[in-house]
Amino acid sequence: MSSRIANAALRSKITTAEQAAAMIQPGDTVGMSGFTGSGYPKEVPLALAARMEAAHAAGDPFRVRVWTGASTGPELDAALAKADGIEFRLPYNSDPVARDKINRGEMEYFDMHLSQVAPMAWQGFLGPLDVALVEVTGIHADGSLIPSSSVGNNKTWLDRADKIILEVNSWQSPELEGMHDIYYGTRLPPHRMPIPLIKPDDRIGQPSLQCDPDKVVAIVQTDKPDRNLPFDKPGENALKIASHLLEFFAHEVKMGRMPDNLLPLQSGVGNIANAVLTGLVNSPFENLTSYTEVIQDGMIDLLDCGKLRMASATSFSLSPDAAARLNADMSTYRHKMILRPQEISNHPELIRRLGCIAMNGMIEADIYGAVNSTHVMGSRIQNGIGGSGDFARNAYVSIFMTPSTAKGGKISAIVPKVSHVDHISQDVQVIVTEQGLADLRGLSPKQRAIKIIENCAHPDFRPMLADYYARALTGSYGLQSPTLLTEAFSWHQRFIETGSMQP
Ligand code: 0RQ
Repeated sequence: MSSRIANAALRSKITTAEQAAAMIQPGDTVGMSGFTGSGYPKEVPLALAARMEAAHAAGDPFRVRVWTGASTGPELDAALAKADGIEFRLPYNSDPVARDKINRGEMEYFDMHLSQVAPMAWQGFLGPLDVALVEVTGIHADGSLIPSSSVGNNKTWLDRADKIILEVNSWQSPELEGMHDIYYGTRLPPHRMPIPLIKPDDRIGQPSLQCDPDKVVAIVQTDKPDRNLPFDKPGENALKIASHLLEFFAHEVKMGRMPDNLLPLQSGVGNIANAVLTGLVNSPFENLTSYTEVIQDGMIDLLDCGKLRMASATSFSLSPDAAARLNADMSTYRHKMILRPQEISNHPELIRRLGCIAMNGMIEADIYGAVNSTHVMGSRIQNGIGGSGDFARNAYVSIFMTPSTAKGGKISAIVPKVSHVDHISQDVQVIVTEQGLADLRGLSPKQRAIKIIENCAHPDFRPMLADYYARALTGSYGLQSPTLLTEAFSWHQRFIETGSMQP
């Protein structure tokens, strides 16, 4: 396996996960690789968690601050959270154990726009970075690194950290080499220059990550697979949402607002987003491109059937089957995919220039079109804003989608007022549920309310929403966005108290 490490000096730094973990001290800030369950370190965090558990048992708390690209896997977030080892976490979490700790107030969590992590680290707002712990596919003779199945913030962690621990993962296909495009041209103001990317397929950087070999203190070898969770087979709601969207795209093409091959697609996380991509397989659209964060199963299907020309992202988020398919034929896929640092995959300048079609999931939307992507009942975090804000504000068209009800029909996803705002109404142009699609472009708040209630709300809640809106029109403090404040939030309060939003 050490054949993956072509640099002799670095080969001498191969050690065990336990010895590498011993180089991380209580209170350290550790910048780890990993994005949506891909390319995260799988050995050292487990060894670190064991050390933390032993320290806690001896009455000696051992916690670190953990930065990543986005979500990771059970060997990292769950293991460290179980060991009560994470004091502070950024920028995204979807692990249930860590989520529980956060919601119990036992872990600080800075949920932030994914494009802003690297710039904020460089601006110094996040404090010093003690250790970079990064999974790679291999190491070149000159010490540069072949990135793994995600790029995330690795470039920044490697450049900023005082010391570096590498995990070389031989499960990752060696054919990943050449797929990545690592751009080293970003600067801080006032020295910023335009980023020279005009098309999703442009390569503007280099295939490998630079790494100062003198900072590397340990190298650990592994062959463990990425997290790779299966997607659900698209259910009835997901298929209906996909079909509303396909109809919308066809209409946009007919109106001359989008070309025949649409515009670069951004697709969020989760089963619905994946179902929409799968729906495109049987659509008339061809020669599609994607400029997004994550490449899911649906995109591999689109590539396989020839409808998608290429996909640009920062990471994979695949089922075990799709990961096996990809790894078996990486030499072909490599030419149709580009993985970039997340500050580039999610860069507002590029998203605006390319005119991306942003499609993201949500928890709830209100009748004026504000969207809550993160907090259930206003205070309990689900995952985080992730890249949805980077794309929603800057996209050509910004779409949010959800089934119209949650928790077996007890909750309406369309509410008088969202219990937490991630995306203001100006950043939300289209809302889709299985009931239908509301195109909100060019509409005032009152016009939006009528359309969202009629097109998107579930029939069980539509009369309640219409009644609320009619009373708000007569009884509220102003008529720009009529709101009955106490009653608006009583919907959520009713669910907390009785388990249903229905009276
Ligand atoms: O809870 O698991 O306890 O049953 O929320 O909901 O239905 O599994 O939906 O997987 O599509 O995720 C917004 C969370 C949707 C996701 C969100 C409950 C529901 C369930 C999950 P249970 P589903 P999905 C770029 C894009 C932000 C990040 C983002 C997300 C759980 O899309 O994290 O967009 N987005 N990134 O029961 C109460 C409601 C609810 C509700 C759902 N209205 N009220 N609970 N739930 N709706 C990619 C990246 O950034 C990496």
